[in-house]
Amino acid sequence: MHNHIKIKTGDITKEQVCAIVNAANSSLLGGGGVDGAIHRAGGRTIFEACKEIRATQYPDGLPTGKAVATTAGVMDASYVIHTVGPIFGSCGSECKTLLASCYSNSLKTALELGCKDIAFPAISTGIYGYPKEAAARIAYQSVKEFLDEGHDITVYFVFHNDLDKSIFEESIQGL
Ligand code: AR6
Repeated sequence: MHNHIKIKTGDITKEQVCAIVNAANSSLLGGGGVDGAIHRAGGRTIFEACKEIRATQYPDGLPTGKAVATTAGVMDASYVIHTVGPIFGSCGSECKTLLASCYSNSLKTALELGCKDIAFPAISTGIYGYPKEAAARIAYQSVKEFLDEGHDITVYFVFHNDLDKSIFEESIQGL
């Protein structure tokens, strides 16, 4: 295991890191899953910041694979980095690249913000239906490649339950 990668179970909204990543949708205006949890925990300022980003930068919505940052509102983190994962089944051979881009673009955004740590949920593996094992390998490889470039940032993979955490750990064996 890369020494800048940590794997844990928990509620990502409670992570005490510089940036937490939101598995958003392209509207950036909220939803269910981890997106709903982040907006509920962080409060209205996140929604207002997302609306502003839509109005000024992405009137047609944030494209899949891209990332943008907002305040984290009243959560312990300083920032929420919103990224849009691919909807499995609607991206064909591009799914893997798009999911990898979510991780690399979120990491780039975190560095631009001066973050030394970041927490990711398992992007696309809930409502968006990405198989957990494949998503785990893509997530891990993408983060590892980024860290291997020499960037100084600690990356937490935060799973909602122990089963998802162990699926991840088993899926990345040997990578
Ligand atoms: N902390 C950590 N992980 C969580 C939490 C939490 N508090 N809550 C859920 N998860 P999903 P997606 C896990 O569905 O598949 C939303 O409506 C969850 O168990 O949140 O990318 C958006 O607005 C799963 O493993 O994201 C989009 O419309 C993982 O987070 C759509 O869902 C991701 O599941 C995005 O779907």
